[in-house]
Amino acid sequence: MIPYKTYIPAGKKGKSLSVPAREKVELLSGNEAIARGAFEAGVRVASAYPGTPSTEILENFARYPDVYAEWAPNEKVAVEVAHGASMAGVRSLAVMKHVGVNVAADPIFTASYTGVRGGFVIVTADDPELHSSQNEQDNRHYAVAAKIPMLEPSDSWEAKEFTKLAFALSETYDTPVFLRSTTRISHAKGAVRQGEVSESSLAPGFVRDPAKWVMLPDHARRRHVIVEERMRALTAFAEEFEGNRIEWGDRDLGVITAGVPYQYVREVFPDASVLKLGMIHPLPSGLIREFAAGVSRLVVVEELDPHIEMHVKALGVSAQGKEIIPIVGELSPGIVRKGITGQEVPVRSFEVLPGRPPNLCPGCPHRGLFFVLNKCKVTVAGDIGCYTLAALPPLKGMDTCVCMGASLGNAFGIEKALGKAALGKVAAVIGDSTFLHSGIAPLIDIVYNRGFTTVIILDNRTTAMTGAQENPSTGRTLMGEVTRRLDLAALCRAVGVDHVYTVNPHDMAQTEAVLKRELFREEPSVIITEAPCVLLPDHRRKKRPVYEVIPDLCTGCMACSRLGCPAIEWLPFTPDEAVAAGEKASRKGMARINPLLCDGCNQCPPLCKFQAILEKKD
Ligand SMILES: Cc1ncc(C[n+]2csc(CCOP(=O)(O)OP(=O)(O)O)c2C)c(N)n1
Repeated sequence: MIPYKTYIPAGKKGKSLSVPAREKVELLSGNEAIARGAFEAGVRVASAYPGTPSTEILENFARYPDVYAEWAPNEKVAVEVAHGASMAGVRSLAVMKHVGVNVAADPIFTASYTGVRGGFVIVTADDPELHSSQNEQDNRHYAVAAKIPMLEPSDSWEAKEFTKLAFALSETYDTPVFLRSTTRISHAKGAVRQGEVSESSLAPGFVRDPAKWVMLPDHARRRHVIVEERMRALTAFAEEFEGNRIEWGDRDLGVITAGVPYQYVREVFPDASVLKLGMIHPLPSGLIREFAAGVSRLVVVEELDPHIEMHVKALGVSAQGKEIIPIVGELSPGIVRKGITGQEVPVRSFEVLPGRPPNLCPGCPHRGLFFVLNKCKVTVAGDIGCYTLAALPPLKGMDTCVCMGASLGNAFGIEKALGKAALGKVAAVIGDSTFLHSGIAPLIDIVYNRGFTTVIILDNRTTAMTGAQENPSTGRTLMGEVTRRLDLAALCRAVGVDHVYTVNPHDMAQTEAVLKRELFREEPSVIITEAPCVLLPDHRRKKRPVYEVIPDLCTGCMACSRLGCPAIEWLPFTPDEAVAAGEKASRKGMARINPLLCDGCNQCPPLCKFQAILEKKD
């Protein structure tokens, strides 16, 4: 039996929330708790590619002693590194956001066949409601499709305990294990009790075993049989697992739930009977039947797809699910109440606040490039990063955005569809981290298949969107070591691009000249825009100028506002004020630069043909 200390809220089965005073209890986010759980489980190697809501797991894990943690160039590599460490008998962790599993799916599906040596856990942090993602796919389907068990915690406490359990399960059943989190679990804080750090009983070393590790068809065929046996054994485990538990209460309503929706159900229906599932693949059919038989009305409450509901209904058990609980977006206590009782949800206070659309930071180098792209009237096949915000007004500088690395292939496809008519009219735009994640292969495609795509790599020296992580082109590792800095220009030349140019995107005249020339080149070309992210500590420490608008020179033409810089404000005049100021009543107001926001990037002064924007003198 695998040890798992169930955390049961006060009042349920009589255990209490209070803990002995001498034990160290901390308030940790779900991500911090997963990192702690991995450390306590004796994980020695962890690899990840950043992505909200998963990023803080590796950032926290890297701070523990005697561990190795790295940012991989992408999620597929992260899984392969962690799988390799497991082959060598060391407990290992791979971490990614939900869409990262798409990138890593190839090794994951076959790692399911090879199994593990050291415990191997893959964290998928899903993002219902798309707080920071391009879709809200439900990764529980991956567990089913790859035949890999999946645990899903409902709070930080479980996040740590389930992480530890996942490693024990992995070694006991010779399988990778998925740990699924969602944004509300990853980012909400809860009490976590520190535990002992355990050492793996395995001696590190690679033991030759081709039938297990070399997935030739003949070997893989035999491993598939083992996978099916394993799933049967895990199904039996799911029936006994304490993390799948029935909390009997009022039998008029019974709810089957898991993950964060468990919290909403408990908040709204404290007296109802609940079957709380901690293991969501494989599901415990016997427990579900027992629970269903004990309640009058059965409802399945789960976020996104009807994963549990379909299983319940396939058992021939009658239940309500997606006909009353939304399939789109996050749930909340109000939504759960409305679904089950029909009672209206009170308007939440944040729904009446004015909208604040996201924007590039003041001084962001990406802004200069997109202003120029806009002027050039090209179709911009875009990608994912801070620069995706340039798709919004007033820059409106991006026409497509699908997934990481898609910009180059999309631009090339548009060109192939339009032929010579596309010359000068299409560009691909991609950030440095995203290019290294999945932009190199499509660049090779462009060169190999005789394209003329203009590719723009936005090198801001960091992976800004997810909170400034290092990447191979920054010259530092996750653990803070100085390393060889990947030379983006040399890499592009090495795959066969003869025309590679570097520009400063704050210098919009230079950027425009190079862009106009390269767009019409009948060969592939790469333009690297090189300027640091304004949030990098080195940049923040630099003394930078501040600009101001000279009121007497500003005509209120609003040319500067087309940059969409948050530091440029608009001061509207009432007609009386305009007259009082000696202006014509038709002048509607004037621009003003907020000195607290201005980063001194110098993008706006050249836009003012009245030279009204000048460097502020102290
Ligand atoms: C497959 C996948 N993994 C991770 C992410 C999260 N993510 C989106 S963009 C990005 C990197 C952005 O860095 P970069 O390309 O350098 O652009 P910047 O934000 O610095 O402008 C990351 C990690 C994602 N959307 N999809």
